[in-house]
Amino acid sequence: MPKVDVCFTPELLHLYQLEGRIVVVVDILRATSTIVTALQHGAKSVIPVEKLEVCKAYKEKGYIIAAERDGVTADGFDLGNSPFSYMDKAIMDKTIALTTTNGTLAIEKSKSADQIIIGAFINKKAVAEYLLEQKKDVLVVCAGWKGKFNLEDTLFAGALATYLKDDFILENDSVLASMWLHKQTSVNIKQYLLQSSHVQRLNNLNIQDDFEFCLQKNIYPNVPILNENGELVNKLVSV
Ligand code: 3SL
Repeated sequence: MPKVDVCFTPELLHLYQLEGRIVVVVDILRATSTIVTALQHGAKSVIPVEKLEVCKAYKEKGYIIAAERDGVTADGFDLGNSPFSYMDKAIMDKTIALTTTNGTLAIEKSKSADQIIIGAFINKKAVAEYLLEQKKDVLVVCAGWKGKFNLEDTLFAGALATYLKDDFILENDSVLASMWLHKQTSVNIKQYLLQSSHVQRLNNLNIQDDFEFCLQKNIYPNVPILNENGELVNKLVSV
């Protein structure tokens, strides 16, 4: 049986072997929810970029450039990191270069994996069904916040591991911990997350709608996959 493991923050990635695995990068609030939304709403691809200057340079190639730092749109960029900004005809068939504080950094740090895919509550079932089909070892990489643990990514990891548990070996205590946390909170996940650090940060920025949106379950059937050109492209999964 393949194995599933959870890495609570990119700072712990040096402890894991990524070769031979599919990595699921998760940044529920909001980067991975936004990437799933952009591709589902017709963007051709999303290029995840670590640094602001590198991302800005994509403008000269005719791409849409998007950046978030500390929750707000960075100066000089077309778009920020709200999923609602990507439900727009203007992104149809366009490539978007995107940099965010934690999400795109987690993708960058996971690049030695056999494959990187993007997970969020909004496409959780599609991600789970894709992984069941692949039958390969999986590592869920939680983007966290500036190297620290966060609750929302861990709860997603637990929800995904719970879905996979009959077909995968649960490799480490981090998987069990994420599953138990998810079980404890799943009746009212929003209520638990209202106390979390990043939700409080987002509330200070008045973006509660994004929070509500990103916690919806299984509204989209697409799985973004990083291709050999470093672009996230859509795979549709029958769920
Ligand atoms: O850190 C990130 O990648 C972002 O998702 C953070 S925020 O929700 O845009 O503040």
